Amino acid sequence: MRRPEWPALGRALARAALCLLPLAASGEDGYRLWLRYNRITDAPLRAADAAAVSEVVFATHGGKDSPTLAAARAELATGLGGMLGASVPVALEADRAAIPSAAGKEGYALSRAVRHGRPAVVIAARSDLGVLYGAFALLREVQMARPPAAWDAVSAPRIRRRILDHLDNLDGTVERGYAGSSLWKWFFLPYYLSPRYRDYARADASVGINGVVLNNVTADPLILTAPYLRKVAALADVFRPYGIRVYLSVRFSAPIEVGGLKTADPFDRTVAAWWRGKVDEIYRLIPDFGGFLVKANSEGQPGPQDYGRTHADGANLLADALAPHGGIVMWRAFVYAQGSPEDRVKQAYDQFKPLDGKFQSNVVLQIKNGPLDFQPREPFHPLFGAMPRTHLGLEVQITQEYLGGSVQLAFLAPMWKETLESDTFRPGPGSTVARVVDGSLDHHRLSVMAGVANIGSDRDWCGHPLAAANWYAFGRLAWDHELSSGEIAEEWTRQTFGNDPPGVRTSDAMLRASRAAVVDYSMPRGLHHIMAYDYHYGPGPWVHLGRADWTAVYYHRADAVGLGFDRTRTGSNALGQYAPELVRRWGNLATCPDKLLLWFHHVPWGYRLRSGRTLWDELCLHYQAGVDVVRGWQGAWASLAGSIAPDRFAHGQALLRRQEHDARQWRDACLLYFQTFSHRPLPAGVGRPAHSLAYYEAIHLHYVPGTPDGK
Ligand code: BDP
Repeated sequence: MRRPEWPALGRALARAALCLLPLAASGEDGYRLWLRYNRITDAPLRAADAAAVSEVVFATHGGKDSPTLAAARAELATGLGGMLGASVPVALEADRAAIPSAAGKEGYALSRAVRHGRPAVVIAARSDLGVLYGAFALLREVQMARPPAAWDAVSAPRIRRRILDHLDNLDGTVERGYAGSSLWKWFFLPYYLSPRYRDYARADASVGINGVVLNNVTADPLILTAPYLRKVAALADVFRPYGIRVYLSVRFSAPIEVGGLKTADPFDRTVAAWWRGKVDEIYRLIPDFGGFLVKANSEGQPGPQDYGRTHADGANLLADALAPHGGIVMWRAFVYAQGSPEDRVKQAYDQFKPLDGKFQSNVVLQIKNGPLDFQPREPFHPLFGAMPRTHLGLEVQITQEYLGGSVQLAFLAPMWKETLESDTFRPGPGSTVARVVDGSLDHHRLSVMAGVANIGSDRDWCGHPLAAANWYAFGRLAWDHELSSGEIAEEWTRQTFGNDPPGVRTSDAMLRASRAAVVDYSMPRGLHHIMAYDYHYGPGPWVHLGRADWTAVYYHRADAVGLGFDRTRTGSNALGQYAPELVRRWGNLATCPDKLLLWFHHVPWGYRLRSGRTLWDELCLHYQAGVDVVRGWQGAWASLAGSIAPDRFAHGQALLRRQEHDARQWRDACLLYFQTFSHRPLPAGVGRPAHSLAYYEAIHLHYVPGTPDGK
């Protein structure tokens, strides 16, 4: 290894960083997220093991310094300084031999070495960003108090573009955001750069997130004007050392609104020229700009169909402008038409499948995990098994629009894993959604996983003491979808609350059980879209007014016979959009998994499920089981009283109490409503409703956060 001159300087810098960067805030208010870096006192990382990090070596191709390596050094200085109470020197060396090929371009290898008779940790990577990721991995190991022997690892991301989509409006509100206002203070940009921007970038990079869409998919065209692009560039400058590229949502009709053209027709030459000019302007300001995200011809947004053109025509127009600069288009597949008699969950497939192979190579079709809209449980979107010649990206929702906002605890890794592990059976068994999305199935190089962010200006970023686990989980799964939900829950808990075994067990158990509990007390056994109108918080199975495909009765189809949406051949045949193996399995009441039953079938109230119980009894017991789990959390949380800072503890306690109240409300409202069709008694063990159905139907909440124009 060639040893350059600068370790002494590195040490000095590290010391300086230690003084300057004790993070923007100290204290246990949640601001530091999972990057707390408190002194580690737990076994098995005892004082003797701490000596295992007497030096850190960055082994790279070139051995040259950069802002990204400086960020890695600063993070190590803060992190190791905080956790081990020692200033650990960092050396930079050009050492290609130390970099295993499995680390790829963006990954890293962590190993231990003896240097000058003392134990050191080597972070080897082909890129500076890989070193930064390796530094965060080392900090994670130390913070979890794992013994040094467990640190050695080679890791590379499975998905190339790991992106947070912020549905942030330029006026500071956040659509479906429950954690305060937008992080981006547009009015003060580009002059004032809040320290939060850098802390946000650090948190993202620590879990491998490498892209951010700054603005809402329902896009304000203003974002493309010169003053706003300068603001965007200022944010991009803050994020760049952390390997985070900036992307923008664009409105398809922007050539009219900000370009002064008469049309936005993709086949119009002036329109194409306008986009080219606009994109050139962006790249002059932001040379590593990521590209565009587009919601077109969806929920009232303009798009190519306004001119009789296809989604591919629209996407390719933007792709052509971005291609010379290496930018991409993420074209959303979330489309359905007002007034269409077709089952809403079928419409995206019908529109996009015929376009397979018609998109430019820098277009990714971004598909929500399920065919409806981020419900607590959906089957995977059938498009994942239908377009092998198109890049297909996965979009999940980190913000809990349909799972209780930032009031309710719902750890979403199990839900995303459910989608990723689903087998599309196309072209054959083993063709999981994960393999479609990471590109390995169809040999695609471009891959995207996007998450609709749950981050806002709240001090703790996500508004619930446990909700940052979802931000964390999104990044970790986009990096490596083979990680289990349990591993991720444990990692997050240990870093966020410490390594005290009973505390870890309690928080872990709550996280792991939470999404299933929310499904149980809100929409069990394949029920979907039965939430309150517009603001989507709480039950509303009776909602029947307005646009049909925004009502609840459209989806649950309760009647005197039974419950559920027949999507088999005798019904809408949405099932026909899946592979024959799944049509056979899911199409038969006897083999359809219980958890998807009411998604695909209209099931008689008295039908006996695998448990031997009738549908009605089973439904009631699931609602009750969800309530019971949430009720159990009261005591579990109480047991953490000493291990969580008092304010956060009290915040969590209050939210869990409200969640129990809300869970009971879901149970009572839904069962009373469905009982008007089933005419069956509640089985033993199911709590009696506290109020009449009319009481629940009359509940209307005002100003629910995140609701566009909602009163
Ligand atoms: C729905 C939300 C709506 C979003 C839309 C989307 O209710 O606010 O704009 O998704 O993803 O779930 O486009």
